[in-house]
Amino acid sequence: MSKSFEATIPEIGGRLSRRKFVVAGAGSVLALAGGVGPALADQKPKVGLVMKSLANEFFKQMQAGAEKYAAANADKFEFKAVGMKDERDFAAQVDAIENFVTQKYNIIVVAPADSKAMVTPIAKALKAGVRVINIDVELDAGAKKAAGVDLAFFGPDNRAGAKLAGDALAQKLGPGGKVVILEGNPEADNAVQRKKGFMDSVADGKLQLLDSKTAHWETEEANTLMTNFLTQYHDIQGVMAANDSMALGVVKALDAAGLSGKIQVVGFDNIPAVQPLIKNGKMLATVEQYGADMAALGIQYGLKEMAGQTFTGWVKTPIKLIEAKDLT
Ligand code: ALL
Repeated sequence: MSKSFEATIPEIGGRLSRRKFVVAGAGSVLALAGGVGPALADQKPKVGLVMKSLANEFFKQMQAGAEKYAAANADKFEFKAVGMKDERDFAAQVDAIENFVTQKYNIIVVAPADSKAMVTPIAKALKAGVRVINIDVELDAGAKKAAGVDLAFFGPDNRAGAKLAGDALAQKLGPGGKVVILEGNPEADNAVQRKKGFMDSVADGKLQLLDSKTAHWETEEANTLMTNFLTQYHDIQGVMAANDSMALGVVKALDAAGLSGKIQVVGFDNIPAVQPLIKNGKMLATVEQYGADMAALGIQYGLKEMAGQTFTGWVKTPIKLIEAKDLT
């Protein structure tokens, strides 16, 4: 069953770069018999997707992409997607993993909200025989090592992505341009990487960094933080937001101060809500990271693992800078 099962799962888009992953062990009856996990071999595998905030359009798109893929492959696996009510509803992710384990899911695809704290429930799931696929936010290497967990990461180069957006801003402002950074949730590795990428642009573009603080990926918090930045600094020329939810809050603050279009804003995600803002000049750029495909690809990799393949290291997913010229 392993080979034909795998062969019937279509690849989505073929956009992934697979340079960095290692495939060990061919699909075999033996591997499959030992690897089906909690459900019986003659049942359809159960796949659970654990996302972060469903108030964030990025995850709404991810959910829609995964559900479309699951509907097209309904004969091959059962599917359920869950998320958090907001960006800091961490306990909901832990509960979601535990529930999927209790309900004997075979595969859990997860975008961890906290790179360290999520290692414990994931280690428990692995112990119970569940295949876990880590997408979007990489788990912390030290925490994985301490828990004896060896999991591949399926996701983008967040540092390089932020640098794309940061460089677009640097080019627009020129050396000496005064900027602020709105960081994501510091517990998440991709927030840390994006800050590093923005700092790379600050250094390379000889920008002047006035301040850098977290708004925890949230629109309202970003709105408040940006309003405070405007009171504190009177010469801000550019803003780097680690995701588009926060860029929306920034633009709202700039609108209220009559400064939108005058202060340049870059974000990350390319959610539908920022596209009109990029077209009308209230934002300069964002970064597409193909969230709608990411979870679907995670499901495919989970099914491949059930068929006996092993993935280690980093399976890179694509990123692309989006400016007004890319949106027609
Ligand atoms: C990250 C995603 C998105 C998103 C953020 C908020 O993991 O990559 O950029 O906006 O989570 O939770």
